[in-house]
Amino acid sequence: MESLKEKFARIALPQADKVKELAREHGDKVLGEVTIGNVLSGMKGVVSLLTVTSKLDPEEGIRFRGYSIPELHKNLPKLHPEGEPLPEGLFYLMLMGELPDKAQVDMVSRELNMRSQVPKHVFDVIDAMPLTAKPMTIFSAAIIAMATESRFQKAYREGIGKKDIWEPAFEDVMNLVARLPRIASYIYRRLYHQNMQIEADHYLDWAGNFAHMMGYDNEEVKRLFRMYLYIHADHEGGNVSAHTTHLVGSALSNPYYAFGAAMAGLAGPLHGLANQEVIRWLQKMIEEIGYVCDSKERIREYVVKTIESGRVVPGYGHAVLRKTDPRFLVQREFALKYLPNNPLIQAVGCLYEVVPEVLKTYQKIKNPWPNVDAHSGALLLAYGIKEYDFYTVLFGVSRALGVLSQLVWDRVFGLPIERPSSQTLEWFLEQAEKK
Ligand code: HAX
Repeated sequence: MESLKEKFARIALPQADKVKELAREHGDKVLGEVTIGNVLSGMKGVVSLLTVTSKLDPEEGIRFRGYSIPELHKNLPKLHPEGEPLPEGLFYLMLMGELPDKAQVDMVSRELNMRSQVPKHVFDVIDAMPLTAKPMTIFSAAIIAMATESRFQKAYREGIGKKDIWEPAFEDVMNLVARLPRIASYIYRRLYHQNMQIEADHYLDWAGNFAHMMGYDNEEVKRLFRMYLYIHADHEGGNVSAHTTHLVGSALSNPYYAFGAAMAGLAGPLHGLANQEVIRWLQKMIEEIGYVCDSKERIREYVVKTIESGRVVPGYGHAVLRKTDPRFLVQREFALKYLPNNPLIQAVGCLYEVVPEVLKTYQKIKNPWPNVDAHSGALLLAYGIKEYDFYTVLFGVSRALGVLSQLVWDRVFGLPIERPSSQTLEWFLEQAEKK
């Protein structure tokens, strides 16, 4: 039977010729122009990356290989007919570009299981960290520590050619995705459950086993994990974690380095850390104004106070999206199905009714709607996962599926080292004077 790697090679390698031909035959085609505004707004709107795994539409939200979240919900294989798609299925879709059937998803689950053994020294690195260290600090360090295992790095040392280097990249990526749930759950149990570790259950799927190793064997939590780990997996190429993986990988740094760096980026409050900030902000609001659904006027005042003191309202706004994030809506649906009477879930709903209306009154804010992070913390908290410093690690485990799939494609395409040009302030001022 054809292995995942053989199948990937059969699908991916012919695509490399298309990219080479694009560069050779159409390299001088103009795609758009860059304004001073583009540069000073963090390159928003400037097309400068080739990403095959997903594409974000400002109005509609994310499509993974052309499929929207509702379409994936319908078409990706599930464990239970009425349940959530298996994240392994999305991983397969992003890697191969085609929807898997259940047997193909099972094959991914089996392969990840086989590769899931984490080397002992990685646990030693985690154990050496103080208990006061933030989970994302430990998570990034553990990922980088695992670079001792890199087949990519070894193959490069041994002189592998550019054409073949995707192969050890594929090996590293599969090993990383396989091992992240073990690393993450080990950190969780060490920090919050007296280091009482739980062994993997290799009969479970990737997400179900992750919930199990964290200590949550309730079937609803496993469903939550499947949903959570598939909706956070990718958001096209320009977001900080995806772009970092691509950028660091472009120096032919090994996939462990590239993903470890990406996790340092995800740990920023304007990116993945927002899922913790939302809960911190909400809890402070509750302390100050009482239960938020009791008074919409007081929510309004609290939001205004947040903005007027120079801070952002976490979980709201987006660099690309201009509508409610469909990933927020999937979580809302899940929450209302399983936890309609939970006060936190209700609080998220009350904020959704008020916050966008307040944000709309600030002209500078381009998107007043909630993003993925506005909901995830409340769901985790509702199931008793109350250690919100850890939430960004969960996001990181999921994000691996998309950014690491793309990293293998980067090596298939033979994309070069990324090296945009920069200019001095004097140069920009000169351009501004020009007619
Ligand atoms: N609250 C208050 N002010 C906001 C805001 C919010 N939620 N969203 C944007 N703004 C402000 C910006 O800070 C900026 O202000 P200044 O001009 O004074 O600097 C102005 O509005 C214009 O920003 P923008 O163009 O609308 O948004 P950006 O593309 O610059 O930033 C962010 C996008 C997501 C970083 C931004 O909306 C934000 O800070 N949101 C809150 C943090 C958050 O939820 N981050 C998670 C985003 C999703 C994600 O990546 N998850 O991982």
